[in-house]
Amino acid sequence: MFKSFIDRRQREEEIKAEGRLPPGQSLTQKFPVLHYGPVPLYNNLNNWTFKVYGLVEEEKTWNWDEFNKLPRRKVTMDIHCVTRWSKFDTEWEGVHFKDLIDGGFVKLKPEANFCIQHCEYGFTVNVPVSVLLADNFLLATHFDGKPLEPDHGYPLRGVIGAIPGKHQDSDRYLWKGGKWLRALEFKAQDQPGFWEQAGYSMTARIWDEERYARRGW
Ligand SMILES: Nc1nc2c(c(=O)[nH]1)N[C@H]1C(S)=C(S)[C@@H](COP(=O)(O)O)O[C@H]1N2
Ligand SMILES: [Mo]
Repeated sequence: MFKSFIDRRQREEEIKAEGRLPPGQSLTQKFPVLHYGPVPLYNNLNNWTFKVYGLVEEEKTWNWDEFNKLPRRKVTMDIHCVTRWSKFDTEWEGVHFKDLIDGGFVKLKPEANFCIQHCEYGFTVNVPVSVLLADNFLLATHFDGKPLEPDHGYPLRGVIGAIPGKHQDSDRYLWKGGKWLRALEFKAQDQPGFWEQAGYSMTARIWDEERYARRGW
């Protein structure tokens, strides 16, 4: 117990020295669970679909088997929760939205500037399309080499963090990735999602500590 406390502090100091600890965050070696509402439990994925709609040239719907045949990537990220825990070198695998664009699976209309992630039970979260296309956002099916745990978004979640050692304009707090993701909707204008309507930041940049909405946005 005491030893692991020392290890945690020591590791936090190292990460800080590497410039990877955003302001106001602290290192955790656990994987806390954070969300509003119940965890969806699936007996099977027979009725599961993933949909892309809104400002796209053609609406798309994939079932689970089809989704798993899309191009895949592995991404290692430092993830940062707005409640101040950060977890480093987390390994994710799944589908990258840019690969869907580059592979011709999805064509966005030129006026598609924002994306709403739609999750089970009506949860939503907004990101600019530029963030969705950045290398630090993934539509993840696997964490640490294994399918996602139900609590962490099984079978599919958006995940966003920082690529270790990089500071990018697209770096965001973890809430900008929706767990139990079922659809992406493209829009011309931004629109607050669930946590944004509750007072959290529309933009959520970690290095600028954009945790809450500025008064009067
Ligand atoms: N569907 C859904 N996704 C969600 C949330 C939620 O309430 N519902 N909360 C977000 C928040 S606030 C965080 S910090 C992360 C937490 O992911 P984790 O539980 O895997 O740590 O999920 C995000 N995605
Ligand atoms: Mo969060």
